[in-house]
Amino acid sequence: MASLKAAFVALVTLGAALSSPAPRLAMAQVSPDQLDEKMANDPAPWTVPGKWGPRGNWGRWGEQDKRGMLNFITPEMIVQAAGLVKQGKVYPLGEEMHGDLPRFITPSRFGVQVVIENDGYDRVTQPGQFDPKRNQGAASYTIMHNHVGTHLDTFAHIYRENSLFNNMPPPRPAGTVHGDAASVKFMVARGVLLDVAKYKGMDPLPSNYWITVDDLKNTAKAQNVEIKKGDVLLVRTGWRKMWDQPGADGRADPAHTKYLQPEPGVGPDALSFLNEMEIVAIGADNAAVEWNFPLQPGYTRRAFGGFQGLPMHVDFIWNRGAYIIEILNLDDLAKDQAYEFLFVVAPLLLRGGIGVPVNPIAIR
Ligand code: UVW
Repeated sequence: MASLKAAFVALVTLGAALSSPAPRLAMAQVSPDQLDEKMANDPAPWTVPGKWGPRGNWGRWGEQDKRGMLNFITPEMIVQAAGLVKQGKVYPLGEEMHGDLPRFITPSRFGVQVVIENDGYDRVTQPGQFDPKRNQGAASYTIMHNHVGTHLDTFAHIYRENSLFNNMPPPRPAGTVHGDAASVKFMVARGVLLDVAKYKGMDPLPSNYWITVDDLKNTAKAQNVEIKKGDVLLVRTGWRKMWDQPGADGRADPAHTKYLQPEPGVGPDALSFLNEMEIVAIGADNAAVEWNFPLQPGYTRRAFGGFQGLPMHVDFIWNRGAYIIEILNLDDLAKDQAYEFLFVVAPLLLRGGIGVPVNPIAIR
């Protein structure tokens, strides 16, 4: 009788294991090189003729359109997304902006410099002295690169064949009003967090980890959340904690060497699914959302006939008129297991802004 019971328990356990999403660590990851190689002969999504014009979503919302996939979100979809607000809990998803904020460091991408006006009332008053008949005040200005810290990449960021998305003219040194930050206006949508780091049991995911389409689908399944058409998808890799990792000598590392290793990111095998699901924007807590950034030194990409650029950037921004949001802080959402919410971004209406710093808000 006891052995019959044990056999029954074993069968139930096996059944449960088989019916749950793919076991996380048990299955060793196929190497990114192999995944890349498998896609070597796949046509790049932007080489497939579009339904409304020569490319993906070109012409879908008319020849003058500058907002792309944001047009997909109807007022009804916004009402539905607002229905996810049950607790009134608000999550700011932007990193604080300061001189050493997370970023991809190049000579021009220095930290944000906030400068206090030096002729304000406070600075002409001696310490301990003040005029009780006047208020005290200060004002500041800021010098910054638009693609540091948490930021939205606009359509003007990536172009090919001398055209932006929807055949708009490329940016000129004198500026652009085509697909710039001012063209975005607002983004209100259903947001979904996919905590891939938690699902895979590796937080952060390892350097250069290729997040596969199955990782995205299985994470959603494990979280019991459905990915729906018109969503904003936020992918958590856990990488943001790498910014403050000490250097090899155990001391603070001003060069942020560990963060600037090739980051874990979404692989190009996910693009057709993200397209099929009409994903309006994808964001992550890393510097480029997609796999192989910063580029692995000396690596030659193989997918899409050896395309050497960033395929998600080209497909999202140029081909589909969709958006990319980088360097998010998704930790509080993850801690609360807040997997679906109302997602709101009201970017600065920065005319000519190619990227724009944002502090997206998730509300549930
Ligand atoms: C990339 O486009 C990879 O990053 P950024 O938006 O920081 O320029």
